[in-house]
Amino acid sequence: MENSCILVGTFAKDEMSIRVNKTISELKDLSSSLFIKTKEEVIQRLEKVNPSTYIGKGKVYEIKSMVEKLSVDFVIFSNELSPLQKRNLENILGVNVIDRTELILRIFEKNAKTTISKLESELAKYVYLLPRLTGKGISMSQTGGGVGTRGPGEKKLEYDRRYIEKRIDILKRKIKDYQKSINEKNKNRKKLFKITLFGYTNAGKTTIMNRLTGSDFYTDDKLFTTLDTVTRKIERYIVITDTVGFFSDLPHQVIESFKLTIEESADSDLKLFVIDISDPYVELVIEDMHSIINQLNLNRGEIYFVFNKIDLLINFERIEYYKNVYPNSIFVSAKSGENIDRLKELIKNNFYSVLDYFEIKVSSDRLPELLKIVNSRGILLNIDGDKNNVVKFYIPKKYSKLIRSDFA
Ligand SMILES: Nc1nc2c(ncn2[C@@H]2O[C@H](COP(=O)(O)OP(=O)(O)OP(=O)(O)O)[C@@H](O)[C@H]2O)c(=O)[nH]1
Ligand SMILES: [Mg+2]
Repeated sequence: MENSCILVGTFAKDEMSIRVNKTISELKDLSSSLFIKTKEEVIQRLEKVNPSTYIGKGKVYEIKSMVEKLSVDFVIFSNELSPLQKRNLENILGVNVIDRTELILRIFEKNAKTTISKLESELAKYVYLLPRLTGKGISMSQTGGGVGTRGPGEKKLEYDRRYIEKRIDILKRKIKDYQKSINEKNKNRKKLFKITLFGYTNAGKTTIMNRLTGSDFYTDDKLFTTLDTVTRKIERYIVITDTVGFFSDLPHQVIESFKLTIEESADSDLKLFVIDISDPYVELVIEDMHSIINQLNLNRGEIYFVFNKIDLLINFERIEYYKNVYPNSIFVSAKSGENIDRLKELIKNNFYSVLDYFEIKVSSDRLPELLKIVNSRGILLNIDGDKNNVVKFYIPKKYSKLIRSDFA
């Protein structure tokens, strides 16, 4: 059965209306990702925050009567609430009150399917809960695993705190160990050309990944569908990685928890930032994305913007506009396949641009030495052994000097 809610968007007096609209629209999408239907939106511009209920008392009672009239299950706030505010609001309104961070954490918890994403989303949850512990028990109790809700009092509080602190340590260690074991596994693999897909949730990263690799990973019109960094081959030597989606003001608890796996992809050879060009707030999305790129140090190496979902555009002014602003970007539809061949070409060109091509004549006694290098670092095309040994191969530019000085 579907649940329903009232959204409460709280803003500063001078907040731009486009930001207000985007926040409300995102909050709606977040709610619907948990199958919570929005029945009413309340927008509140605040001069100051009420410490006990965040919004003013009068407004709270207004919302209370809406809650009763519409018989909703939740009231969802766009701002973070203190445990006290949350409790006071729940007492007055008589329904569950959730803030934006909790909403996002619940989506992560629901969508975490694999070991690593489960660890990461659990870590995010406990980092969120720790400073929120009160004598009344844990506020996000419904999603809590293994931690009770009853029993106010210092003893219980101390127990919860110790449990959570211990759990946070364990989770951090497990995530590190997991990452280490992955790195270990990859160490012996040949140095490949690595591409990473980054971008807002729902931009179409996984759909592009599927197009390029012929995979069939799950895609959905909900938020935060993919939580895992998954790597697949495009062809021999070229791999592509799909990552967890960005979002505006992603709670720091989430960023902290997923940082390790995202940073793993920060050193890829080619970074593709996927943007839904049909998004009415595309300009703000790009703005938010830039700030995340800086925050996570993703601004190294080759970066391209891939504007996706061009099939949804009614006119092409947007394409012309972004072509001018980002001359290197490309415009595709992962759904219809339009311009995907251009994306492949871009990948190929970048792949070959990091390589040098060699045709080297080498004596038989030195052949094994050369082949050892080529086989471990480059791509061997063929060996023409009719007369002398002519070896044809590609090798990353950084090894070219070595080849030239030793063999050419
Ligand atoms: N119309 C249209 N829809 C698309 C296109 N690409 C993806 N979609 C749809 O957009 C939704 C989101 O696509 P995903 O590939 O799951 O997006 P994502 O970036 O991986 O999202 P997260 O995993 O949440 O970060 C799905 O319903 C896709 O079918 C496109 O080019 N055109
Ligand atoms: Mg995805």
